Amino acid sequence: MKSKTLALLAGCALFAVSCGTTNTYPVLSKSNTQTGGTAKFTQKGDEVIMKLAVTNLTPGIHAVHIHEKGDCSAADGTSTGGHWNPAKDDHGKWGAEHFHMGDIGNLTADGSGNAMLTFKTSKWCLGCTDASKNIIGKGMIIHAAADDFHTQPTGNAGGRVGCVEIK
Ligand SMILES: [Cu+2]
Ligand SMILES: [Zn+2]
Repeated sequence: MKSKTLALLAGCALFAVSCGTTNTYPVLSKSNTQTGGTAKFTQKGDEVIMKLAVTNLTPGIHAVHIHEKGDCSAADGTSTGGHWNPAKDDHGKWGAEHFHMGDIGNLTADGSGNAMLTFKTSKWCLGCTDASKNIIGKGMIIHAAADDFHTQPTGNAGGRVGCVEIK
């Protein structure tokens, strides 16, 4: 084995997350819908890449947020609490002056109700010790309506049709 490979393997053993940890979770249907799909989170270096594939949505725009609790038990998804907001900022559009750490934004479902969203950020981590970055233990919600990026503190995104427990 080449020494370069050995060094890389040693690095992986010491910093497991930096070599690409992927967690895949199901999208659970809420509020009497048939919403389904998968949410895949990969930690690569200091970035988390989320690949979200959702099925059986109503065609059109739907808000997606990370909410504060990884508990999808309530039939209407309210058990996930409000938007994950460790910085105590205002709700808004990701990357704007004010936004929550969970303000992913909107996705668009096609005429068959399918939607895909890829999201990448170094502001999150998978299981690190920084509570202001760690998304493990949080919930992700797909809403019935679009996020208007203005209404406080929810973006006026309507009911909760899909839920993910990020465990
Ligand atoms: Cu939400
Ligand atoms: Zn928000």
